[in-house]
Amino acid sequence: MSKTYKVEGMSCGGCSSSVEQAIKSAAPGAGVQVELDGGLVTVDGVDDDAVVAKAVEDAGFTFVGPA
Ligand SMILES: [Cu+2]
Repeated sequence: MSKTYKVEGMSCGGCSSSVEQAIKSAAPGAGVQVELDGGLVTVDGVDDDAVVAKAVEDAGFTFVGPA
């Protein structure tokens, strides 16, 4: 099941790949899709929101919550 989260601070393709890599290394096998314009990150295959939150924050971005 996929979940979409609001993330602040992503401004370019480098940011979106940082977020993507961070989530994928915290949750191997996860699917991650970033929508820069809306500041949205859709994650597939991770049940625990906290795993996503920590990965996003550790990568230097602000995890707002479920979108
Ligand atoms: Cu950037």
